[in-house]
Amino acid sequence: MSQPPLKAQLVPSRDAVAEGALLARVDYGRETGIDPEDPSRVTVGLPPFGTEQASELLRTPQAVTRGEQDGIGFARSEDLLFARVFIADSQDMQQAAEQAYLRLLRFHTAMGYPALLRIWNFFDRLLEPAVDPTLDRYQAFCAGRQQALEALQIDGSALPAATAIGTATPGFLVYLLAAREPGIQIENPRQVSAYHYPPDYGPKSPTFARATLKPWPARTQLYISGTASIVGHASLHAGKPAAQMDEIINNLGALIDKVRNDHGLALHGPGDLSLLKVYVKREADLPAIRARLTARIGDHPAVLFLHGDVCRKELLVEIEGLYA
Ligand code: 3EB
Repeated sequence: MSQPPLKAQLVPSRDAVAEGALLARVDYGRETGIDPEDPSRVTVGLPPFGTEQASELLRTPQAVTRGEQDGIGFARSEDLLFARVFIADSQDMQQAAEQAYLRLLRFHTAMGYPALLRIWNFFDRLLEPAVDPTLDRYQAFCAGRQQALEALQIDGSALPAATAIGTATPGFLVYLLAAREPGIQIENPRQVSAYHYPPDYGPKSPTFARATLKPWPARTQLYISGTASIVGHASLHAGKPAAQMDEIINNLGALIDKVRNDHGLALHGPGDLSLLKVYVKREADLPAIRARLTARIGDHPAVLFLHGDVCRKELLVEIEGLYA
């Protein structure tokens, strides 16, 4: 195999014409939703800054089959499965998360792709009170996700790299990538593993790995979770977007150093990642955040700035990265 089975590419939406096989297409725009005609096309309700709409194409050199089963949209190739669930009524986030995860976790295994590589979660009113008013909706989501894992007897540390970001419009969208053979879960030496967070942040901890490293025959890829200004388990630099960016770059750098030292991946720093997505809570912080990123990693050819909410009130920005 001369090419890895996954390639990710950012394009302006008007240029998003499939060339070769498209595993999935993720549009970023105003409203979260799915496409009744195409089970592996989703829209995430996070408006990009500076352009009406942007698209992320998950491409593969392999032949792709698409389908829909019990409301789960999917696309599969020889080596990869994309699967998504959209729950339009996201009022009860704990229940929505439990249901979505139960369905998706059973599905990817049944389809013959037992190794999760990456999960994305998007829903509205992230920090508003949940149905259980002692929780915010992100905490309710974490509780529902854990309930699904418990029901399936899956350990919290088994889930791969993830993103969980708040949208401005309703609906809960979760989609994942899974493979035949497992990747390697990577934790960040500067951060407490999310599944070991103390209960200060919610009664049920988040369940995701800081990154998933996936060796393919052609190349090893790295999928990095949404990374915030968290050191240990504490948020640092409340209210200071540029300082939070510095801390995030330090976190990404520490994770990449570890992957290079422990696994020999030839990646020197965050600037070498193929694609970066920057989730910005307040539009007013964008200039400071952009300037800090450029100061630290230079002008990067594939950075997408999206307007979205981050899961602790003091956190203003989060970055995810992909090396593919
Ligand atoms: C953090 O480090 C920031 O709940 O799936 C980042 C990525 C975060 C994924 C998730 C949460 C999640 O705790 C928040």
